[in-house]
Amino acid sequence: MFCYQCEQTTRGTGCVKFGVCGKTAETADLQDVLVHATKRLATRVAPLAAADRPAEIAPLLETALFATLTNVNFDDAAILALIRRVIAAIGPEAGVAADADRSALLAFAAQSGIEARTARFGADVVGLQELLLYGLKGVAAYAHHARRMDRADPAVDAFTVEALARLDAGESEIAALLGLNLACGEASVKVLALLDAAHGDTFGKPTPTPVRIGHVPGKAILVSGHDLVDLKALLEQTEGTGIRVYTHGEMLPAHGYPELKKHAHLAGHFGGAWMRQQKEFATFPGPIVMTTNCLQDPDSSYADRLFTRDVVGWPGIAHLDGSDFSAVVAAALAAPGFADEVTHATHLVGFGHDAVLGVAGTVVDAVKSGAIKHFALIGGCDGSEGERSYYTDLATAMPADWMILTLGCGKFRLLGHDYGTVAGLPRLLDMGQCNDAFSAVKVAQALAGAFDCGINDLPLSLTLSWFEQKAVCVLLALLHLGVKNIRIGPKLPAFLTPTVLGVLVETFGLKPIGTVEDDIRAMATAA
Ligand code: FS2
Ligand code: SF4
Repeated sequence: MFCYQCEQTTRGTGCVKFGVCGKTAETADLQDVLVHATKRLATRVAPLAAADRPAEIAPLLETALFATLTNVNFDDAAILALIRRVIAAIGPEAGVAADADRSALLAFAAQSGIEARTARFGADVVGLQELLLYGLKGVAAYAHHARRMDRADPAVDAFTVEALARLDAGESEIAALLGLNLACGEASVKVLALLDAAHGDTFGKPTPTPVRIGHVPGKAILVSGHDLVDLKALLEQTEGTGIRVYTHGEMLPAHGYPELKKHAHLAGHFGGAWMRQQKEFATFPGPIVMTTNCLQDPDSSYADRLFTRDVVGWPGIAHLDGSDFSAVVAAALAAPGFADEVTHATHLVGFGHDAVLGVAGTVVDAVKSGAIKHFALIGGCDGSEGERSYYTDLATAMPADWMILTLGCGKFRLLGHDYGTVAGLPRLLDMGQCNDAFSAVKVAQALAGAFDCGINDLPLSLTLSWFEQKAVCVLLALLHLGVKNIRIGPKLPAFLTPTVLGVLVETFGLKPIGTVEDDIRAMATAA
């Protein structure tokens, strides 16, 4: 086992015996086999014209890559089943049978792991190879979501095949790898746009909506992860049962979508970001559905009422395929539900690009009059490290004439504080899930258009909190768009060597977060 794909990696260098996330060495090794198999499959289909590639290849690659994202699938049986599907799709060229035993499968991928490649290519090259792979994993996750709504972008599918095949061929030229990473950023922009359109067309454009952070009396189901299609199905299947449905974590923005909020039994939001789930799920009096990441080791106090969906898995935890949630409904009816009514807070969601651009005139006038001095995007992932309090401190220390945009589960670091209003608008605008970084891009592009300047000339700063590989996809998207001076934290990725970081700093002005005071001063000066 060697894994350094996420921000919480052991000692900031790599997990070698056991993942901080809970991944065992056995699971990590199987995930490496699965990733290797996806690269082999890409090599197998790359010579075919895109239109001649079997239709099942793109969704299979997406599912396989998504399953290896941090905090998604810890179930060896599920990973093995995916490996066998990918090898079967490769055919005899794989050189290993789809029903081969575990040791043969591990031998198949023996030279593909990070350590073997580092010995061969050096850490700079492997860091760039992994940056690309992690970007592709994020693209795969978002493409998988879009495909659930029957949306796909052939250019994104084609890029995934091309990039995986280049990795399989051992691309080791630094300039070529940098180019591939920026091309991955282009694919990332496309997939974010695809998912944004799919969500808007399926569930309506988000509109500003107050959400109760709390609960009401009655039977209850908690839905976590990012998959709005699952949430919709659950809402439909609980209609008229008296069961209330609550969102958790990255599901919070669901309340802004007309086709979801029209269900009156979408009753509120329960809990904070993913890393608090072991405590929070234990106190939830009903079943919990984990539709995507971020899943943690289920505590025995709720393991028997936890359900995983789709690519998510944990050994011994009930897994649901298809769209029949009757087992969840039955579990909710058998559980006690809430006895009391509690409102901890109310949070406004629904500031996607349509809602914000709907008041663009007000915003532009406010910038011209000096009422709004700066736009600060603070978003991304949350995580358990204490130093993530930086993001709370940063937001609360910002001047009252700075508008704050947020998205992703990193937003939970910003909630619980009254930011007031600026120019008659809420100062804190919640743009949605991590994938709604696309909304931030659209708003920034529109502002740049209104002021006839480039994005980098706007009074705009971007501070990203990263944790897993979807954040890598979003970062590459921003770099592809030419966005400069992005701050990232709380730690820099372990897979980026000082040499590669030097290139990113020089080319894009990418920088680590500093102190709150220094960073605010620098943001104000840059504006
Ligand atoms: Fe948060 Fe976890 Fe959204 Fe990431 S719930 S860190 O997967 O994708 O942000
Ligand atoms: Fe470690 Fe993160 Fe890899 Fe899990 S996903 S094994 S925590 S680096």
